[in-house]
Amino acid sequence: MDKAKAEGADIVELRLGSMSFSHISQLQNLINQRTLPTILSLRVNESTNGGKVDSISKNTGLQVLRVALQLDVEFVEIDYEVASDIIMIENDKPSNSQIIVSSYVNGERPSRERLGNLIACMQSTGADVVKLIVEVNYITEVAPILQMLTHSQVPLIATAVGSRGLISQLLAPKFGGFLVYGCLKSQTIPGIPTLLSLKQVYKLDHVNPWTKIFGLVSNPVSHSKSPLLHNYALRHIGYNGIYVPLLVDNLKEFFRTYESMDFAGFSVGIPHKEAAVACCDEVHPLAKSIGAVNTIVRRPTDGKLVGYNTDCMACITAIEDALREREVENGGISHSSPIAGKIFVLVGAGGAGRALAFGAKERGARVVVFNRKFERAKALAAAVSGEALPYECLDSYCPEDGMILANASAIGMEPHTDRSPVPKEALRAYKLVFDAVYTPRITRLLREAEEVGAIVVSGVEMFIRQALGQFKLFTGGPAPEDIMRKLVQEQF
Ligand code: SKM
Repeated sequence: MDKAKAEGADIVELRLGSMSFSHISQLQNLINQRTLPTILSLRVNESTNGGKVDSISKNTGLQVLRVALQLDVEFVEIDYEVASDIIMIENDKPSNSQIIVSSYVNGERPSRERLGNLIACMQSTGADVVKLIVEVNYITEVAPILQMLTHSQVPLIATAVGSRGLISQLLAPKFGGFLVYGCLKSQTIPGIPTLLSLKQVYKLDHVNPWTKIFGLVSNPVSHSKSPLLHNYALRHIGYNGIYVPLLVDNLKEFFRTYESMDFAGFSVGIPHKEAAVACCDEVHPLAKSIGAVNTIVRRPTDGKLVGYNTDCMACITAIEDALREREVENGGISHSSPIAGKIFVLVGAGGAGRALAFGAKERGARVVVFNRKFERAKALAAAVSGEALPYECLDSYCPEDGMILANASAIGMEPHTDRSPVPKEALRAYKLVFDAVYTPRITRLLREAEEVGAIVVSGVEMFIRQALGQFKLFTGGPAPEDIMRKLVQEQF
């Protein structure tokens, strides 16, 4: 309880079933000494031999409930199955405690109708607050839960279980949820954000019904630093928005489900960038020619989804700036792109690879593509009038010195930081090495490239530049670049 208080909790939940008491007086002491408003959660079994994890017998439950009511614990949470029996006790003996009636929903996909009926039944027990714990398999299944939060007549708490349910917590204040669950920083509970992230990253205290929702559509998504960066920047300029991770399996279904104007813009990450093109109503010419979208904005005038690609300029300008900086150090300066005429070796032919290939070609480079699936390498090479070579040739590829290497594969990304797409010795052929991976900031590829004397450009530079472009598209105004760069410097 003290830890929760120190981390900024407003209220704490004590689960009786997971504590051991030898005597009820210990519980009385704990309640009397509570340092935060408390929910005492009683998972009561009707049978004596158990069945539910964390549960206690009905007799113990009734005893505890009497104590809790006597001591005016702020909230007592009980299961729907035993709610009517137990609420009778409260009626006998009025108390200031409020009763939360909770139910676990699993099995078939939760529909609006099913949840609505359940809430009505739970409310009819006399509950002050209703709580739903819903098992979800896909993020799209969270939508009816958010709708329930908006329309419920009774104060409602809803948690969608698992990492695909995370937005049930992050978006609860927008849709009218009674409270949001956060866990201590020492805990990991899939779908439950840490209290610190709620306070420091998502700043839920500022979220209200008018808050616009932005998010990263990706799978995986938890590695991303976009929520950290975009939420910080939104707050800094006083924009009423929240940016959340969206763990999406089926892109089309996601956009079909979350079609309201509340969902104002999206970043698109692996592996959805190419499929995202077909999900947009309109696609910017650059993104169209690349065949990959990493930013989607819902146009406020008609709700249409418009796709862009901010990756391309981000990575190409990051590479150019690094080469120019070296030219200046060496006393030279060229007016054309420093990439022009160079061999640009690209590893990976996914969404990020496509952005790099099109950007490099546009600047006049000769693009050579390596990809584990050779067919994809060939298709991308053909699109940029380049060359595709078998992946096995990458280590020995050295037609000339001074080439540029760009890794657009996930090789070397956390947690596999000991991996690199190209061995150290082979890196001597490159003047500059770029890695689109940004976790960690310096990958093994970059470390070894630096050791053999190449100029290195971290994916962090691309990450920040693509985010600056996105932020502008999301908000319609300039991004606070200095403070975004400072955050990246401090936190990445
Ligand atoms: O294109 C970007 C995307 O916009 C955000 C992102 C991330 O948050 O990790 C990575 C890149 O794919």
